[in-house]
Amino acid sequence: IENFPAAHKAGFVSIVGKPNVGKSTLMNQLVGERLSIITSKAQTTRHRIMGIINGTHDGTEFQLVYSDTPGIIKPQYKLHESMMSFVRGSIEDADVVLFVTDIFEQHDENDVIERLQKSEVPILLLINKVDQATQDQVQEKIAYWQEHFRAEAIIPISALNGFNIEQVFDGIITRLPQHPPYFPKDELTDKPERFFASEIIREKIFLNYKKEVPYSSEVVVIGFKEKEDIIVIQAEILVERPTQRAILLGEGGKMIKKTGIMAREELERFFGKKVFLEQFVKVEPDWRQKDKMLRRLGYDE
Ligand code: GDP
Ligand code: K
Ligand code: MG
Repeated sequence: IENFPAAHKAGFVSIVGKPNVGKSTLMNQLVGERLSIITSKAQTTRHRIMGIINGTHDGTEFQLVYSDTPGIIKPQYKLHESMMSFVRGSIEDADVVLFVTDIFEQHDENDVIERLQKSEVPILLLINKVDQATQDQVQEKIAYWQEHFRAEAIIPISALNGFNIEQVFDGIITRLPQHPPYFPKDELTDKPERFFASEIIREKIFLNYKKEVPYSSEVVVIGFKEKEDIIVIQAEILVERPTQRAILLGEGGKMIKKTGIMAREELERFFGKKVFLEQFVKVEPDWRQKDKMLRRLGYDE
């Protein structure tokens, strides 16, 4: 991208932390769009999802490229290993890291966190969900993290209510290097529409099914046709076992129908257009363990 003034600032901001601390909620707050899916279940986010914002601060144009990442866990499947490599990759690229914890969380030993602590990148430690704690509890947590973690700043926030998000933004912008924009100024994300369609369907699966079913499911958008007044989307839902297929469908197909309606409504909001959604449930044994399958599903970093 040419012809940008030398004073332009740009950089990558990685949002990392344990599952369920509120990373995706924060990302959506910072970007001002619902790019990343949010549920109360751990491991909802499987990919690195980028959200891009452009603006002007103190007379200087800037571009921030946020990455939401999967929660830091100890890998149990090949899928998890790939998820953790998204996290490591996003730390390596980062100009600023937002390490998100919440008011309930304790520090614990983990490769990814150790690697982060050894890296040179500036870290802002965010204590999220302070809407659920007293002032004293927040002060205690701040003191606790000062002892256990190297960070340039510790900021208590509520990603849900937007509390102190402005302060997080200031913390980022003052650490942003001089750099031309990385992406065209009209782009909101690096991910194609098909990806968001599959993520939205996956979110509804997480919301509607219990136990292992959401974790054993993957959604592949096999058709995405935008017509003048409607988008026609065809999605394959992969599961690992026939029993999971039966649960997903539900009696007389009731459950999959409900999930499909919820997904369609959300897809219509996201794309601002009428959507026709077709879903096919397929058994693909052990897709979480197969390299070839994971590559096809985009876990190829
Ligand atoms: P992630 O796994 O780190 O991406 O976390 P999510 O963004 O998916 O959020 C996990 C859960 O915590 C969801 O139920 C959110 O609504 C909730 N949550 C996120 N931020 C806050 C917050 O600031 N306050 C409260 N009370 N809940 C929050
Ligand atoms: K989550
Ligand atoms: Mg998430």
